[in-house]
Amino acid sequence: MKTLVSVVLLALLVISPAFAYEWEVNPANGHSYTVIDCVSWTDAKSKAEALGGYLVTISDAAENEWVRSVLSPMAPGRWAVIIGMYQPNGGSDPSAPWVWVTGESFTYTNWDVGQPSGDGPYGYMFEENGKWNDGQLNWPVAFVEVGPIPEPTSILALFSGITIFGILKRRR
Ligand SMILES: [Ca+2]
Repeated sequence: MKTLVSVVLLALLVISPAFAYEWEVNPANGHSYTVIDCVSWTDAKSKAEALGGYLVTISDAAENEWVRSVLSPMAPGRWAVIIGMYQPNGGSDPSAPWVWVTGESFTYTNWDVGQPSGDGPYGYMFEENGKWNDGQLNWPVAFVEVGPIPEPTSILALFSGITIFGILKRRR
């Protein structure tokens, strides 16, 4: 029993970062989205993967508009957020190919006027208008997309049940 409680505790510790954020569900695809703090595009990519997701990928105008509509309330005053696009060949050539972190096809684009301008091989979205910008590695905020995440309430209920059971058993 003690082992089981330890395992559940450990599992909670591992998954708990997922519940430290406010999630918004896009009704169009059922995916959950959140904003995370980071120190760079690559740091954000790792943190997104640790949450079981990836830096947001924009498949079409509808998803772009949905992301734009939740950005401002979720990340007020952050100006721009990291999104999941980059240039594998890096450098300062804005015309070099751009790709999504998931490998899905890079067909829809929503570059801002005059972008990409060769500022860097990493993708950002402006909070104000949902348009895209190319930039360098360092930025402190990113937008993350994941598939459906487990209900925290049901996991907490399971955890509480197991804990109470363990305490009762120990008292006998
Ligand atoms: Ca730029």
